[in-house]
Amino acid sequence: MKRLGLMLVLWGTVALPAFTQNLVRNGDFEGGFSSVGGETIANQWSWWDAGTVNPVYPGSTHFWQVGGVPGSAQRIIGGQIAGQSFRGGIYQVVSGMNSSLPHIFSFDYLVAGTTDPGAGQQRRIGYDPTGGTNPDSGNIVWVVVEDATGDKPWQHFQTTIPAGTTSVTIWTRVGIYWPVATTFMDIDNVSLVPVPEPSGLAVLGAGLAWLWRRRKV
Ligand SMILES: [Ca+2]
Repeated sequence: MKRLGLMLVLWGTVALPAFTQNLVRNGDFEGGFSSVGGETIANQWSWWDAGTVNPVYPGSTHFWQVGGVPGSAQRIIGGQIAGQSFRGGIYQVVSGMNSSLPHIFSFDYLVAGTTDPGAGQQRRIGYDPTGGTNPDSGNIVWVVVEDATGDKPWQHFQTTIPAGTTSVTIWTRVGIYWPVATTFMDIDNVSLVPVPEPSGLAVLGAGLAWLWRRRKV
């Protein structure tokens, strides 16, 4: 009986870390970058560009590799490079989720830009719980919207994606319509991990309770 209790404790301890595996590929941006048409895009990530969003100031979205927290991060630039309008970002379809579990979606980001709400600026991060690849889809849940909040240093953000999906698309959206200010967003440490199953914690708890009872006897 003592051996069984010890085994339960060990199983719980060993099994729990397996639940925390990050499903996002190159989420910390330490897995390298590639040059795509003169832009620098993190490996395993896709990019989108809406083309000309304001005919008066035609432009395109730009992508850089910059310093992260720590190491490297992806910068998305959507404004005022030689008076251009922009709209675009990086995204990744993440699959392999356990549809019976909620998932914790977290990342670090910083933004720079104007506080003028009339500039048509967008600096957003979100997810599409249907795993779609349309940046304008109404299914996207925008969890960060920093359209006119000015400059902000690195922030950590975390939210829970409800159970019920096996694949989500992580979206970033950066842009400006009237190029009145430099606009960019950096992103690092993107993570999507399932919330540990209650059964794993229950087994660990049962093992610990058994040991505690043994000590009292
Ligand atoms: Ca990094």
